[in-house]
Amino acid sequence: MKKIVHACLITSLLTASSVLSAQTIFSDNFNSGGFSGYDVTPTVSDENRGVVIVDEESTPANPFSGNAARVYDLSTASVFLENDYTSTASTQLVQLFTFDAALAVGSSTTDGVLSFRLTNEGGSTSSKDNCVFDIQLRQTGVFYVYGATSNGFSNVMDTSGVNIAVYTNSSTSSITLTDMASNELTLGAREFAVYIDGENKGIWGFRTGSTYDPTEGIGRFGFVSSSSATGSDVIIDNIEISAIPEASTSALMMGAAIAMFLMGRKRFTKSAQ
Ligand SMILES: [Ca+2]
Ligand SMILES: [Ca+2]
Repeated sequence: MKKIVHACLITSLLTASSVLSAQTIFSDNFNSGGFSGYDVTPTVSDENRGVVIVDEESTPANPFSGNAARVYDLSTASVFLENDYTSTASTQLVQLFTFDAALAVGSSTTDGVLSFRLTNEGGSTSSKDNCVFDIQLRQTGVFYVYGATSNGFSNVMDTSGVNIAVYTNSSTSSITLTDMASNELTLGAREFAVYIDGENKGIWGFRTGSTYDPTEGIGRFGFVSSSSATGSDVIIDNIEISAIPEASTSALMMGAAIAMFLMGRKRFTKSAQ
């Protein structure tokens, strides 16, 4: 009987610890060679704007691995690479979004800007005011974050590439997690943290002018260039999105595991009497 109780405890604790680990909800290394499942504008690329697959041998070449997406806008129109990547975002309120990005060409134009934006599933990433944030990958090398407040970082973007990671907390409570650098990261309600090549660059609040509805969670990403800006040419690869269980959920599960153990022990004590 004692063995059964112990087995019950071990099973419960294993269940609780598996809840703590992140769950991959989307990944694309573009090695399949297409944009199936994406919304791409324009649908037909030309020399001035488009979204195309590049590889390690092409010109420009992918500095990462295998195929990648090249998003370029040398025109007075817009370019979009968007994806509704989950339909259960309301239960995935804490997420980690990572990708690799490189400038396709070294030429620096001051208004070459590719924005990375997140919003609700089915939402629009065409304006930063519809989104959680606007993170700009600029052709000048600047990496710019527009959250509730804004900050720019020089000499981040280049042709060799960087890894960008963003933790988002769309929930109404503060959460603490172990980040990619194995440090503790605490995000308040509706805050996000940005990492460049694994280094924490800061924490910002979600955009206050945003029409993004946090209770619905983040379900859509977009890499977007504006119509007015020209000269953006960026290679994107290795997009990975994970849902991270909220600490409160994990605590509840751990509580349930302990309760099950105590109940099991009570039953064992009773039957032993
Ligand atoms: Ca790839
Ligand atoms: Ca443009």
